Amino acid sequence: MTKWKKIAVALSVSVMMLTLAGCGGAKQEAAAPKPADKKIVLGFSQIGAESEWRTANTESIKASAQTAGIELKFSDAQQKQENQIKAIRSFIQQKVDVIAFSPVVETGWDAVLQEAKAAKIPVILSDRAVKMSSGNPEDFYVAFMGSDFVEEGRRAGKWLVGFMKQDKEPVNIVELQGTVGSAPAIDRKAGFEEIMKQNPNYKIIKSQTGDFTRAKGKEVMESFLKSAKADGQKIDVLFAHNDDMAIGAIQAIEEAGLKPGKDIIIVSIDGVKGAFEAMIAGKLNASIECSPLLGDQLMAAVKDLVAGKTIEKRIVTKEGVFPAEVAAKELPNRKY
Ligand code: GYE
Repeated sequence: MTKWKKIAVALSVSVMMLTLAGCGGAKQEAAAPKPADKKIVLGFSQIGAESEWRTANTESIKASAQTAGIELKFSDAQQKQENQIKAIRSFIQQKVDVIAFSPVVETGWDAVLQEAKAAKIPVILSDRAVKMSSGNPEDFYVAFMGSDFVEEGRRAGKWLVGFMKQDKEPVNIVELQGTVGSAPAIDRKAGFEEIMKQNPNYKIIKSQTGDFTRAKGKEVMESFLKSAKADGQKIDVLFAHNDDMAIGAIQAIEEAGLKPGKDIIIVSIDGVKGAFEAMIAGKLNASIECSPLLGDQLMAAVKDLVAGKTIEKRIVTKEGVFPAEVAAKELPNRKY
């Protein structure tokens, strides 16, 4: 080898090492390389079908997998963490190329995430985040795609304060929380409370879980109304962590002889069609958008992973706020 050739080889080796070091920093599991004629297999563990949002999310994932030519192994956990863990274990056994899941609650995933890592199968978190009892959760997934739930809670709070235009009189709020221990319930509550703290005349007088369903939303709202009556309290506002619980609560409010959207101001989160219909009917005052249409970005990430590319660790969904005044104009544009 000539002197110049030696220098050139040394230089290209160090460039390679630098590139490798750059990729290594993200601690990603690379998906196994795939022959071009074999379909990519994605195992997806869904939470259940608790809300309009979830149904739209499932449809989006199934449709996008088909368009992308990805073989989807889809499992519905019926809102039980143990079923999700079973599904993920079976994906590991089947040696799927990539695992994606929407964790019903934040904690309790340590063991199964370690198993996926040991099996060198990359994991993508779809919609909801996880917490580990020890270690950094980011070492156990390649990407987390979904909404900023704290921001959604803040948006609900800011919309409310702007709408009420009330800085002296007390504003009594009841809160319907999502599934206990789930990322959207924890974060939406935190974001909303942050804004309420800046407005001391706003008080959350009752707060309970309605598990993100219409039936529980109605049931819990009935009990809020009863106990407020017994305590001689007036409920001014309902903040529901999702539209389905608000829609259930609207029924309870009507059955109690009150006018939802007027006697009780209602703000909820998701922006599903049912919320737009309720806003047009004057029964819901605002819905904060949370998009379930994650399918296309998920499939794009799966393909990139299998092609050996580094993908973004955090992919945040872009969303807005819909007050009742714009509902009729917006409804025809809604995709979920
Ligand atoms: O808001 C709710 C659903 O995780 C963002 O789950 C999702 C939430 C959504 O059941 O309707």
